[in-house]
Amino acid sequence: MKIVAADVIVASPGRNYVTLKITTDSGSHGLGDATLNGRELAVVAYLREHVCPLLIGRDARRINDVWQYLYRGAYWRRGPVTMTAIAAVDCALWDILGKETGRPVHELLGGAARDGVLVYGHASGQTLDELTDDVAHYLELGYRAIRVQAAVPGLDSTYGLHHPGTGHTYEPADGAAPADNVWHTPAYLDFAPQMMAAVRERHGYGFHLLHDVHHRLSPLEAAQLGKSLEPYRMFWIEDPTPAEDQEAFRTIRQHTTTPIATGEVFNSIWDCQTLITERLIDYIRTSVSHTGGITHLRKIFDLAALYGVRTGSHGAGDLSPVSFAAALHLDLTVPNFGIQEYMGHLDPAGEVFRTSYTFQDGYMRPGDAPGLGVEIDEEAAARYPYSPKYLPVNRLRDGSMHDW
Ligand code: GCO
Ligand code: MG
Repeated sequence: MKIVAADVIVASPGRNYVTLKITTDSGSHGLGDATLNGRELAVVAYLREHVCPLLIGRDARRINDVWQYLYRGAYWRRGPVTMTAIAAVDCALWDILGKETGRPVHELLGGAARDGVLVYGHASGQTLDELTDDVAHYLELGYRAIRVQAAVPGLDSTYGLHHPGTGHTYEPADGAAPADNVWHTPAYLDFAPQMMAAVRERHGYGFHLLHDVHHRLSPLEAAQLGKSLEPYRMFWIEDPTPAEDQEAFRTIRQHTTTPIATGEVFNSIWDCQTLITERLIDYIRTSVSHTGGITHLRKIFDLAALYGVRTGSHGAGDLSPVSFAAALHLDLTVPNFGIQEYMGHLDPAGEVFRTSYTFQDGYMRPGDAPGLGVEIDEEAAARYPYSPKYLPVNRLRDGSMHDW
């Protein structure tokens, strides 16, 4: 089964998505998500100029060989652009294998290890009243796990909040240049426990509570935060410090029992080797689309299983429905699954991507359609041309750059 075409589709139905479509001489095609938020066209060029021409004529069934060929064969290894491109190829080949064999991808991965995939939704608010109302909304929808973020008093803007008027999705990328945010850690450290107290006081402890710190603290500040949140029995705090400094997590670990999740910005097993083997985290957040696809993410999850680290993959709205479906297939099969982020996709993304995954009672299922179960409408995609959209940048009050 030879690959005869590899095409890159760039569309912006609400936000930018890059989709790789691989076609074989048997008439099958498969899809992979190649979206790298804010740097989309770098992956498009990497695929179009360097990867797609090399795929033509290769056997689509040799997924492992194609992966090794693209990873080892490039000489320049890893990095978000390379690993997102490889991920797209990998997912498209799994999709093709599923369609050719008439099986959903989770069956090809050894079959389901659970009935459904626990997901967490995103509640937020400009005030604590708004936040706790939003938590009520998610509980009514059936969510069993909810991430909470609220505007920090005294700051003009806070990350992780719904944009007014866009519905229940957190959607920060906007505009042809990044907006400037201003951050002040003391204000946040004072406010965070008040936020969790308000949520637990109104809604109790009958659901999992999550929070994203978005890489903003030093290790000691993160340790202080973890301790101050212990009474609220967090499911996790996410990205307490910049994730690339793996050793920093030792300090956090020594001081708090609040569980730690990190890894959405990682792109290979090497980025989380120390974190996993030293048990410095509880959840690994690497995703299918930024970490080399199903083939490589499986290896990370298997390593994590050896050390009692559970999975909690990134599933923000800037990952397309194609990689979200791939995540659900993999999540269903891994023994050490923990939770899956589910931000959903704003319309008109639904015009471009037809999905077969479902949500019920806090759990998602990928469905039994052959392959990944997602199709792209290329005519609809053409109606939404690419437009640059950037995440904000973050500065401290003295004007110096901080982590966003
Ligand atoms: C999350 C994330 C995202 C990222 C975004 C960057 O936990 O969902 O932190 O919202 O900011 O994916 O592109
Ligand atoms: Mg995050």
